Amino acid sequence: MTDTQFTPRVFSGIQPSGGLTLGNYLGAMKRFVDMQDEGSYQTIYCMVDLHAITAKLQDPATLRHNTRELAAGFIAAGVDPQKSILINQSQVPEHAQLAWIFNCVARMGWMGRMTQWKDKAGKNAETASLGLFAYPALMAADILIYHATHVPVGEDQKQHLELTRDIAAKFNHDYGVDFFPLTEPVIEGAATRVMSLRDGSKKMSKSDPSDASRINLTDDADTIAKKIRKAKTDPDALPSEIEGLKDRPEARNLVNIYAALNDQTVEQVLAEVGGQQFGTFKPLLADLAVAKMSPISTRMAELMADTAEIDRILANGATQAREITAPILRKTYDIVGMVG
Ligand code: AQP
Repeated sequence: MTDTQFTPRVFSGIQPSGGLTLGNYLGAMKRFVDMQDEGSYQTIYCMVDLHAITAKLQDPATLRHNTRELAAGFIAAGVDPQKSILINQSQVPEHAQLAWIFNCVARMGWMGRMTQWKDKAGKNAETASLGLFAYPALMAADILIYHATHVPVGEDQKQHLELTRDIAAKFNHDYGVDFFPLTEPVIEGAATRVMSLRDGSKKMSKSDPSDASRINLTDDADTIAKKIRKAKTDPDALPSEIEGLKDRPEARNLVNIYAALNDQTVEQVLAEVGGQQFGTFKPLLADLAVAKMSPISTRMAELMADTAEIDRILANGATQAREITAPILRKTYDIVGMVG
């Protein structure tokens, strides 16, 4: 526990690893916008380009394109650069500088236990990059360089957030300070884990080889409707009570998506659609998804027509961000004993 009162501050990020899915939108972006508009926090949102190069070599031109496209996605989804600080990670060098300090605080054993490391490195750990292994220390630095108190994420990031708290606690303990907050993960709502449309046991992911497994933010109305029509389901009607979704991962996933898109609880949705066959429910879901997603993809395309404006927004975001990060890095170096 820390006794210091920290400014209520939200930080979260998404990798510009190419494309954005309905999972990224519902599990992350939509909630970023809700927290921005709630007005109780200062909000900082980030394209984490340094993370995007950890898993595989990225073509430089493609990485630049994906970073700008992700920025357009954030803005199209409702992140307002007048209300939130919108940045690209590598333009705020204090992230990487604090990460080095945290590389020296975190233990190899902690990193080796991360499920994302095990999933992504698989049996080829010897040939995986050192950056992939150290990824969670950089993520801790992304958060703690702002003294962020809250991080909205999907369920898959829970373990990394626990590690962030461990790093903060160890730093505070090792140096006898109360400097870094123990950041709270915010994992809320019906869509903290949107699943693949083809397999209800797998997370919807932009790197899934099957395009039919996900809805992309750039899909047009016909494609969205077709993917939902073809989504895997079971032969039973939808239940009226939440217990009826037990052991029905595909049915649960579609109901969760409907609830999150329509700002309803799962109970409210089931009260309306309980008893319906998928033949009736899927067109309702398709219409809702098209109504909510199409304006975002249209706006993204408009924004991408003027990338100079996107670059200007990111440069401005970096200047604002460094007003927060530079003093926190300076104080960290001072605590650690660096001369300067
Ligand atoms: N399926 C999902 N359901 C709910 N939330 C999700 N997020 C991602 N997929 C889902 C949330 O999106 C944020 C940023 O994710 P990311 O792109 O930085 O990395 P990721 O979690 O690894 O996303 P992908 O799509 O699976 O990317 P690839 O395929 O590149 O690894 C996080 O808050 C995450 O929880």
